[in-house]
Amino acid sequence: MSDLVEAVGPSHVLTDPETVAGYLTDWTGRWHGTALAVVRPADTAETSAVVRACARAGIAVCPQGGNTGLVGGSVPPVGVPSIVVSTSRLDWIDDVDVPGRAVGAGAGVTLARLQRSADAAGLACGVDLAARDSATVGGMVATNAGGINVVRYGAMRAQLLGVEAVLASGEVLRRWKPLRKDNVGYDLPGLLAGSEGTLAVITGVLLQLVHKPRRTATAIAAVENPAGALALAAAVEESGIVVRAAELMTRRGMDLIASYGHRRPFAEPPPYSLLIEGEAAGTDLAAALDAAGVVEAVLEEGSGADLWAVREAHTETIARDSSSPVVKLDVSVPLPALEDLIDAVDPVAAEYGARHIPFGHVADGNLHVNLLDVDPGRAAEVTDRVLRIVAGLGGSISAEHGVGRAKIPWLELSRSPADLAAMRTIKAALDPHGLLNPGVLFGVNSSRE
Ligand code: FAD
Ligand code: 2HG
Ligand code: ZN
Repeated sequence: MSDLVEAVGPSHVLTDPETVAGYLTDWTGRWHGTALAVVRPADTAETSAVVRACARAGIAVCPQGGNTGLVGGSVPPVGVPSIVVSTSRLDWIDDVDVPGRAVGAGAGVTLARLQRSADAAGLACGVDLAARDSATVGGMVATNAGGINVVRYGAMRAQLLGVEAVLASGEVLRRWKPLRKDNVGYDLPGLLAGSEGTLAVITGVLLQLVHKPRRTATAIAAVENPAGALALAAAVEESGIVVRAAELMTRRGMDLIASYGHRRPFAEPPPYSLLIEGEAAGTDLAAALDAAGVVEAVLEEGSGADLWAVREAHTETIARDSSSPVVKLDVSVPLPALEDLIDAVDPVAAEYGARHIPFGHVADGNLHVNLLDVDPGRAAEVTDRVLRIVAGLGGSISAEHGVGRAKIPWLELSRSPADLAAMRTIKAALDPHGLLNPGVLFGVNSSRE
């Protein structure tokens, strides 16, 4: 402990149980850990000193950003001597490089702050998600976060130009050039993207920025089924409008959101709705929807904050309304299988007395299967049932949230033995003593649900 105090100063080694409590439970309330302390380094050098001190003492290092992760990866394990390394003080942000369309930021900068900086420079970040006020750019790289604009710009890995990170040895890895092309050997920043704190503590990220669209329009359109939603998104794109987001919602979801006082876009919610944001004037988006045979839609010029509020309210409202921690399964399937997935999960949910409220990034084949009111003792069982359906449809057990602690038992459904062995080899090479985030991704010493 004295090494840690020496590394960051006494006021940044937190041990008071009340102060530390918030770092030990994840956003979903399903995962709880224990830690000797929460340590808040101010820069990369301090982070390196912290990691070296932990390596000497055999104490695990669990990186944490905004603690908005949904798979239990952001909290430490139970019963393993460990510390949480909070990135909250890694909060520096460079001036935006406008001609180079890039910005460097400390890992602890929130997405909302980065977005404000980019916006002030006339640019934008290619990734956006509802947790923007708390999620950090370091955490978003560590989870390769997706979000609402993946259909347009790709996920976080695709925005990453460079990274600064502390390896398990305490050495600092720095690739920091705003180059669009740089093909010299392994893509180590790309490897750290999605590594969920198991390969390094990311201290800074260099992100590409994108041009802001000249105009946007947003609509929520009634559709009969997921295939109809996909067909509508394709029709809008074929009309020449660049689609920025295509989000599926269900009647069940809309009814629940409305019961909490949110806007009800339709007097009678249709079975499914598609929220679509396009780079176009409202009149052009309206014409494209008409041409595609849409009978009911509400449309707003611009990015439609009012309409987005309906979509973005889902996660929090579902969490509030469920009588037990929501079983959250973030999966992807080939596009034609989306409806089969929903149809197959409905009866399984009913068997477990659960309400099934799916929604998500339909153009990416990414559905958020949320099961409410599941008896916590049966959460693993129902998860197993659903993830086997997903695998049977050729899908992935994690589309964008990662593996964390929540998905470890099901890795084999998405990765072959050779694939898993290669991942373990990389982990062993970069973190031979299993110092970084033990129990995340590979399943030793998992924390208690
Ligand atoms: P944390 O939750 O603190 O950590 C997440 C993981 O990253 C952990 O394994 C942690 O150890 C690791 N980590 C964090 N910081 C670092 C670092 N500096 N170095 C190394 N490892 C680190 N996710 C999506 O993909 N798309 C969405 O649309 C989306 N929407 C969301 C909406 C809501 C309302 C909420 C609550 C969550 C949502 N998420 C979404 C999930 C979450 O916001 C993302 O996973 C986000 O990337 C996590 O960032 P964070 O800073 O909160 O990371
Ligand atoms: C979103 O798309 C997030 O809003 C969260 O990925 C999904 O709550 C969820 O299941
Ligand atoms: Zn999502």
